[in-house]
Amino acid sequence: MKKFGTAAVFASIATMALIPTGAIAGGAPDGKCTKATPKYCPEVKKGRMTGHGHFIDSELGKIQWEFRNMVCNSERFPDLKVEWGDNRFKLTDYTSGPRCFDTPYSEGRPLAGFDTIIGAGTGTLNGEPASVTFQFTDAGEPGRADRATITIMQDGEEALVVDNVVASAGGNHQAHRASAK
Ligand SMILES: [Ca+2]
Repeated sequence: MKKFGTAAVFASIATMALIPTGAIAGGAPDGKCTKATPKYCPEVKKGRMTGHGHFIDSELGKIQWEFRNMVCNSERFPDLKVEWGDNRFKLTDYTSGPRCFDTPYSEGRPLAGFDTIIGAGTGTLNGEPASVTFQFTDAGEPGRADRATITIMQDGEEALVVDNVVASAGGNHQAHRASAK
């Protein structure tokens, strides 16, 4: 199997914001809502986010992700694909979330009432069981400012760590109001 690697563009691994399952369920009452702590920001119960993005990591090459219909507070349609090198991750079930938060980022237009979606789930990496935590932010337009944090685990080890990267090589995350088509 291809050796996996770690991609962290803006922050070192030591400071990476892993999202343990359960940790996103409510925050400390006195937690401050910042760009780095979306779980303390106002939660929006309805809406959805669509998007894709990719960036070029100096070590791993192109890392890309896609989610076609990620619905706030609905586990009905698990839909996330992450690809890098010869590696393919596909989400099959949510284990937490997705939950949507209105952080100091702005989703721009159209206004959706939230800009960040967070969750965790299980799926397959190269056909074998794996798990994922993710956080996607719509920072408006152009989509190259949108952000992704993705950790994929397999066999108890980190297979991929994408820590708060922007979709610098292309892409766009788009938050939608629940009523939007
Ligand atoms: Ca966007």
